[in-house]
Amino acid sequence: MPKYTVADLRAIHDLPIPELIFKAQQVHREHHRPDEVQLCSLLSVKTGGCPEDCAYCPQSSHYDTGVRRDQILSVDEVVAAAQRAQAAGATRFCMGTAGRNPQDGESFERVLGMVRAVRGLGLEACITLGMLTDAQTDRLAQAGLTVYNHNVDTSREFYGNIITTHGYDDRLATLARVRKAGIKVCSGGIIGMGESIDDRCAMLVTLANLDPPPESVPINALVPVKGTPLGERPAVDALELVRMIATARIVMPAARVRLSAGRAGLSREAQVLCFLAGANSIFFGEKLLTTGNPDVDSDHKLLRDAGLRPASLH
Ligand code: SAM
Ligand code: DTB
Repeated sequence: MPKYTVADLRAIHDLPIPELIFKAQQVHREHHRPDEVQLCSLLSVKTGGCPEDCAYCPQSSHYDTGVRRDQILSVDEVVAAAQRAQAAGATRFCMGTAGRNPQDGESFERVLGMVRAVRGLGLEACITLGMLTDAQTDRLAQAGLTVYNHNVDTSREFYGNIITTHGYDDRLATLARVRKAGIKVCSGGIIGMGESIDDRCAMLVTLANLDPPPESVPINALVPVKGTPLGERPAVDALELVRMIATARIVMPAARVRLSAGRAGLSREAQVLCFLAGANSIFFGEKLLTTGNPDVDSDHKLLRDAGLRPASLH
């Protein structure tokens, strides 16, 4: 029996904003320390040349975006970046590779080495590699991976408008493998791609009805990148992001809801509204994968000025 329907979520999502934020705060305070924000740093460990056609993605080889195809980084380069992130206050280090799925062999062994090294620093390790096999998932678990990021991105109905080279069920199958291997699940999506409000709510229904729901839910506002099919999309309205975050918070009370891509285009006040709505995690560091993010000093100042503090590991 599914727990939520799209109609249930619309009833939450469409509430007057003060009502919505009040409800989100109530849930938030029952499950989380209300003054803490988790700082996650992100590093692209293998950039560009991806065979998939995700319409938002600057790393797809289907589009001419000027993103270069790079070799996979060395473990030493990753360790240096992770140490810098840790010194700046991050507790989770997230790594991403362009690609449909990892190939077994030297590069996968290196990825496992990166996971072990990041864990060895005392950081949580997250990685996104695309679709996984059972054997790969088990090896990532053995390497100590804390959490795997694999977004459903949008509703099942809208998915085909954005991606044609793999399907919604492929995504869900990988999420199930990750769960089965005992790795925590990070899965969310993007708003601002031309989807309807029902599509946004349907995406949250998919996530909230996973049993158990993801431990971490990134909500990305589309960063329109020139050369991609979505390169000319208008900026996401901050209040729409606030509604999405509050709805995610209410239906996935225990999850960390991450205010993810798109923060560079948000005012400080809009970001604080997102925290009020229940976001308690951000990407921290000047770069996401290939696009910009607010700088470390201005993020520390934002948290300080709002009376918030970086979450420690607990
Ligand atoms: N190859 C991996 C996979 O298949 O899952 C990595 C995918 S991608 C880099 C990770 C997530 O970043 C996407 O699922 C999407 O939600 C988000 N993302 C990528 N480009 C984005 C953009 N331009 N704006 C906002 N979010 C974006
Ligand atoms: C997620 O949901 N957002 C991150 C992370 N998971 C891997 C990626 C955002 C990428 C934004 C576009 C870029 O910088 O290339």
